[in-house]
Amino acid sequence: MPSAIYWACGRRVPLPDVIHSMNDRCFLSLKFSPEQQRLLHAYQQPAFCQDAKWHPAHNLHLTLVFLGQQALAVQQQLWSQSLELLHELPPFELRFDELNQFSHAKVLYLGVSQPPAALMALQQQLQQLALPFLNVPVPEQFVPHVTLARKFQSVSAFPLAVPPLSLLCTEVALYHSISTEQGVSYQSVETYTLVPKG
Ligand code: 2AM
Repeated sequence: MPSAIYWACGRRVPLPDVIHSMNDRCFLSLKFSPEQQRLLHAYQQPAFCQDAKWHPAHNLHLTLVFLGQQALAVQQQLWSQSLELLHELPPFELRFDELNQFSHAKVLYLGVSQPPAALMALQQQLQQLALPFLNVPVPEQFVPHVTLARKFQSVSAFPLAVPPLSLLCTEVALYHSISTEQGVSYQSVETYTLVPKG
């Protein structure tokens, strides 16, 4: 048991820190290829708000379920249950067509005005799977989005229609959110590639 070994080594670390270090900040997400991230990155316009924090292209993703801090055993259980759902799901297309903001959270995002039923059903099913393990509030409504910038403020009227970008979504991943000196980094630790059916 890792915590027992930890104390047997005589390290004087308060218990909450030990618990914290055994958990990872996690989320389930659509994963985009580097080429898709490059296309999404084109919608980031730093001139739009110079004070905002613009996500680097390699961090662009679409969160399905935020899991919060979770132990490895829970992550493994959730991922294997997720795979049972994902095996049934073929790749699907998303058409990003609007810039919008969560004004209270100062987030600018690229959104999908007409989310496909496949995406909404997948999100609902994954949210249901995760429910028994969640230590964070469940959002009232799922708004599919790719966050482009934080600390974003603008007087522009949103939503703003943009030239549409259609992407074929083929990968779903379990991510860790890792704080680094350079800022947060999102790293996929498990990835599943959706298989075309029929
Ligand atoms: P965002 O895309 O709107 O920023 C990692 O933090 C990912 O989980 C981000 O994509 C973030 O959404 C999402 N997320 C959802 N709910 C969250 C919460 N309560 N705290 C932190 N991140 C959350």
